[in-house]
Amino acid sequence: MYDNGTHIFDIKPRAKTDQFENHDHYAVDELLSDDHKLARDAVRDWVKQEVSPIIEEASEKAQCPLHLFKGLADIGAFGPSLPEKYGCGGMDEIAYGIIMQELERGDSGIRSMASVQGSLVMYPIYRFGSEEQKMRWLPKMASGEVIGCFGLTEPDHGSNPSGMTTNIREDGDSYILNGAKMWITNSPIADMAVVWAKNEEGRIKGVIVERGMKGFTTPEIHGKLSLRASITGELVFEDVRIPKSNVLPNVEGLKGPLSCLSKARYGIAWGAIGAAMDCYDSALRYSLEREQFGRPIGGFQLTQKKLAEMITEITKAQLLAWRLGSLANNGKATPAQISMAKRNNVNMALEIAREARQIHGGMGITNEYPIMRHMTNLETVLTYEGTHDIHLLITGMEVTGLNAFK
Ligand code: TGC
Ligand code: FAD
Repeated sequence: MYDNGTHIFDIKPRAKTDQFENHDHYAVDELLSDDHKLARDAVRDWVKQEVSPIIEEASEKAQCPLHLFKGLADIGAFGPSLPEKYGCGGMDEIAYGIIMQELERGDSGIRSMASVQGSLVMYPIYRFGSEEQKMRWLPKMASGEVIGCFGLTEPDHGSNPSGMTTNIREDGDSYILNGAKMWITNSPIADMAVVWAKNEEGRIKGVIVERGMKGFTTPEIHGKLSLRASITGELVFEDVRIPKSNVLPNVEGLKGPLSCLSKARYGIAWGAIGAAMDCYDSALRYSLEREQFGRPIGGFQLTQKKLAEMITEITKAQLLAWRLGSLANNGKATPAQISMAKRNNVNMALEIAREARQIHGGMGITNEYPIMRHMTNLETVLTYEGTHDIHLLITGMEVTGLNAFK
């Protein structure tokens, strides 16, 4: 990992323990295999020990806990469903999903660290790279020795990446890369980037850009009020010379980056459930402890309505994610199905965070509870990897056969 000098992590773990308890209202656990439960429990324990004690302060100070990259690698969070041959987990898609759920139960930014590395950087190298590229990058990325980032979004092309202007032109045995990418998770500390750029024929290609290449810079974006424990930056390319061996040979066109997004959006559909579970668990506990008018606020019908609706929505989201995982395990999950699950589950989590905040009353706005952190994080999650409305239009296109984008 590159040390950009701005992220000296000086946070001492807090004494307050993470009291999270699982609430499985529909025996969803019975749908999981022993391997899924083992993966879930290991990640849950790690989050309790390593993430919960530092995350509120990290988020408040906007310090990315870079030391957690190593721990994430150790628990197998980088490319859990990619093959063991490349140092990855070799697990199924449900295991990958449930790992993302547990990470996001800790914090969306921590899940982002894993999503970007595994689904947006390792996955395209695995799916579209040469064997030499796979052997060079994947084992070191699975072990956290090398950190990557994914450059698709540009300052003027967010929801519409096909309009990108970042470009490569051939020059002998190299390409010359020019352009800029915006809003790139991990860019200031990444050792390399998978960047999507148009060639001279206007076709989108994936190129691996390495830190230290002349003309390549990664300025940090400051002032984020959401996903504050995650580091975000730009990618700027000024006549960067890229060897031809750094081009991903086996893909051309927007389906390259969009396939990576399908993989990452799938993980978010699971991840958002984790954030929702944490808010629900905190709200339920608070409603039983906090007394007003001589009894626990959980005894009031209006509080019960909030809690009952929360667990109902969480259960529906769990079943949607599980079914999507089963389809994905059989290679049958379609992009439109993934869009529906990402959109529904992230929105569900954001609504639950808002209701949980109300149940906590004034305490809900403090850092004593995880609610506001999850809520503000989820505003980013609602927007990145395709906005809430873009995913609605993808579903709209699927059901009507009419394309609202063109
Ligand atoms: P369109 O003409 O529909 O499609 C172009 C080609 O791509 C194929 N395709 C897909 N392939 C795989 N997976 C998908 N999800 C796919 N969706 C489409 C499609 O079949 C076609 O293939 P071919 O062979 O015919 O060429 O493309 P369009 O330009 O009309 O765009 C459609 C639209 C708007 C849905 C798409 O551009 C889109 O999804 N926009 C949203 C952009 C987005 O999600 N950006 C995310 C940036 S990365 C990020 O946010 C990381 S956050 C990381 C973190 O911290 O966790
Ligand atoms: P716009 O595309 O400008 O959208 C603005 C609004 O217009 C939205 O509400 C949108 O829904 C709406 N809109 C746009 N088009 C339509 C339409 N056709 N119909 C109806 N409404 C429409 N990108 C990367 O490539 N890599 C990363 O690692 C990455 N990490 C990120 C981390 C963070 C913290 C954030 C905030 C973003 C990140 N992104 C990343 C970028 C993210 O994917 C984009 O922000 C997102 O795709 C939206 O693009 P935009 O911000 O340009 O918004």
